[in-house]
Amino acid sequence: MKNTMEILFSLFLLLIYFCFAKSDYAPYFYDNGPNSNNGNMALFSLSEDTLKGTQIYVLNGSDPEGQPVKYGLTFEPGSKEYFRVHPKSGAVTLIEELDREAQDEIEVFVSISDGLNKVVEKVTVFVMDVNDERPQFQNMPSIVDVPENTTSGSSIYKFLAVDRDTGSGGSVSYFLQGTEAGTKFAIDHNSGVLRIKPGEVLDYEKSRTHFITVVAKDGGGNHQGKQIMMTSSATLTINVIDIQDTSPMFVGTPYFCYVYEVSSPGSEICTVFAKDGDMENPNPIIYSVDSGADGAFSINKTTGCITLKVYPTQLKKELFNIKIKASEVNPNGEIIDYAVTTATIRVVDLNNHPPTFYGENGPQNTFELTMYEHPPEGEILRGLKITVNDSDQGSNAKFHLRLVGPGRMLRVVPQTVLNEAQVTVLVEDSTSIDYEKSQFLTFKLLAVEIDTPERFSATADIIIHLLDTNDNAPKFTSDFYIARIPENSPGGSNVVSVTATDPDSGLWGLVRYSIYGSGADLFLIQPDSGIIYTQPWASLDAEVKSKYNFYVKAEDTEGKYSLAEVFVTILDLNDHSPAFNENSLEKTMIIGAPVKIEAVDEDAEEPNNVIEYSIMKADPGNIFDIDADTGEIKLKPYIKSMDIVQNITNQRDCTWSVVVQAKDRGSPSFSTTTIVKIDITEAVKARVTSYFLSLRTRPWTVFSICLSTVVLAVCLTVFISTIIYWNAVKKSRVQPRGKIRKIRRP
Ligand SMILES: *[C@@H]1O[C@H](CO)[C@@H](O)[C@H](O)[C@H]1NC(C)=O
Ligand SMILES: *[C@@H]1O[C@H](CO)[C@@H](O)[C@H](O)[C@H]1NC(C)=O
Ligand SMILES: CC(=O)N[C@H]1CO[C@H](CO)[C@@H](O)[C@@H]1O
Repeated sequence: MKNTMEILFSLFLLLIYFCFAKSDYAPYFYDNGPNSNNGNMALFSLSEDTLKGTQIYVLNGSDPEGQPVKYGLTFEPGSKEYFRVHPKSGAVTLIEELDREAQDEIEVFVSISDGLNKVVEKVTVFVMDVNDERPQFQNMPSIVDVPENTTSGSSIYKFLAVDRDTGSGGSVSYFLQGTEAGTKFAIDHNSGVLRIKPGEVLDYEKSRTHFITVVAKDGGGNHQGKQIMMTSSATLTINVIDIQDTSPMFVGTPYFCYVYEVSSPGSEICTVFAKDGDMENPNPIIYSVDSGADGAFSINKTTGCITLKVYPTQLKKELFNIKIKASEVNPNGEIIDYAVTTATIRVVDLNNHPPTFYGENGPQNTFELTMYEHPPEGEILRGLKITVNDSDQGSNAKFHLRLVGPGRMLRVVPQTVLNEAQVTVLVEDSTSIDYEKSQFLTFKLLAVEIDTPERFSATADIIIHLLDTNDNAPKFTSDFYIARIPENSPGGSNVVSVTATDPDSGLWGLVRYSIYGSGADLFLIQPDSGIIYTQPWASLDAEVKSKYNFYVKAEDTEGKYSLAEVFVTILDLNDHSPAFNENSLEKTMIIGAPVKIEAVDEDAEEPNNVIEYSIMKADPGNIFDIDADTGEIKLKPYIKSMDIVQNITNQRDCTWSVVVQAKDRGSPSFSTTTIVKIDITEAVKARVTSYFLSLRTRPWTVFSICLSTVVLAVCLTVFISTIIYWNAVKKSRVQPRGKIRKIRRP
């Protein structure tokens, strides 16, 4: 109402003006067209992103009378004032931000006045679009439910995003963000329709929810001088809806169960459990045995508990692999799906069997064998047929075998047994298996469990009777025998008795003796007793040969033998008298020196040939002593000179006659006497005489004395004549030296 009144009032004023001031023409705007930026702003358009304060236009007009003009600019009352004008220059400035999407046309009243007349024109300014708006999703975020069996390629949702910009900046295309969404889903870029990708299906059991991020993008447009694109994103939640499509699943597989020997029919072995793979709305499950139970096991169809139906001893196998079926039934009792698993049932052994030894006819604790001594090393005692068995299982049936007995004669193999083995006994040390040491051997064969807490064991006796072989040669009690026999013993006299023993039995132990060797000629041996005696014709003479040695041989009936040496010594008898050497029975004695006489005894040995000397008688008086052992005769100590001798004899002739006895020490003793003539002389006379007498016996000494005497005489002559000559030379010094030489040379 108010505006209308103003307009009416203005029209009234205009009327007054035209009535009273006809002579003044009204100012006017130039019309420079909508594309210029000066004029009356009619049809002027302006980009919405123009900055506040920008001069956007110049109002341009003129007054016919040339009066200066003033510009004005008004808006309808109540509406927003976007522009302001400078009254004189007409420059129009933007004073409010523009938004095309809020207001795309601005109505403005522009005026021009010359002081008298004022012209007002209503013009429309157009606001031009720029790309300043994002696409806006409608109804987002959102959740959709999709059944898991939806076929691939089906569309499941349609996105809608709106961009209020115009033109390209207002067009929208759609894209999926993220690889997870991209693998399963696809979006139509133009329509925004979301599909399950062809070839892909949803699976509730694998993923119950998918989060799809979709990006809406505009076509791009100018904004403040730049070309830009604007986007926005939104998330869609896809809930996959479960439907019956999955088999039951066994939980806790694989199943390993054990049957113990103490179990009885009805014992629970173990329990299997299966659940419906469709978790949302599970169906009940029924268990059954498919195969492999051999009638020995059953399963409770509701609980899945496997029980034993028979006694464990009736089980034919140690290991059962039972196929168990879990079936899913619908409310009508129909089987709609099933799964199969395997339960492994092991029959576990309790260690309740000790090892046991068996012979050919069942369990046996004593094994006997007869064999020859000294079997070859490594030989198997085939006569022993031993089996050992532990009817437990696994480590309960593992045991060691050991042979306990004297020494290391035998060895047992194998040393470790699992369940059952043939026991082999081998010869380890042949030499100690000796009939002569022991005619039977006893061993204990032990079987002891290795890994069990009970350590069950078994023992068996092995008795071996040994048979003899001729494994020994006769053996002498000594390596040598020493015998003594007196000479002149009669033929057939015993010399010595030798003994050799052979521990072998029977004929192998029977010893026969013989002798041989160069010294054996005089002797014989009794083959059975080993007594050595002299030949009947033998005459033993210690003076001829006093020592004999030869070999004695002891031989068994198989020819095994050994040897010993016999040393025989012929004992001397005193069967010879001492005898004097007759040539030396005239002696010359120098006073102070002894003379010696000697007798010989032919006997072979002391004391038969040991002689004792003694003086029986001396004429004219005993002035001598004799050494009983050596036969040396000396004057008694007080006889120191010839005078004393002559005082005793009372004559100048000093010849003595002495009766000397030589007596051996044998028993009985033999003796001989002889008469020794002794001349006693003075020492000097005797020496000279005896020296020259001795020269007779040494002609070379005489010759060398003569030779040295002659040489000495020649040397002396030469020496003396040389001295005489030198004296002569000294007296005649006038002679030159050369001449002296010439004189000396000849
Ligand atoms: C106004 O318009 C006239 C005629 O078109 C022109 O000659 C003049 O330059 C303009 N003035 C301005 C300030 O643009
Ligand atoms: C299976 O087990 C259930 C629960 O223990 C029991 O009630 C049912 O009698 C058993 N079925 C058979 C066949 O043993
Ligand atoms: C050396 C010695 O004894 N001479 C004696 C020999 O005998 C006469 C008489 O009987 C003595 O007078 C000597 O002294």
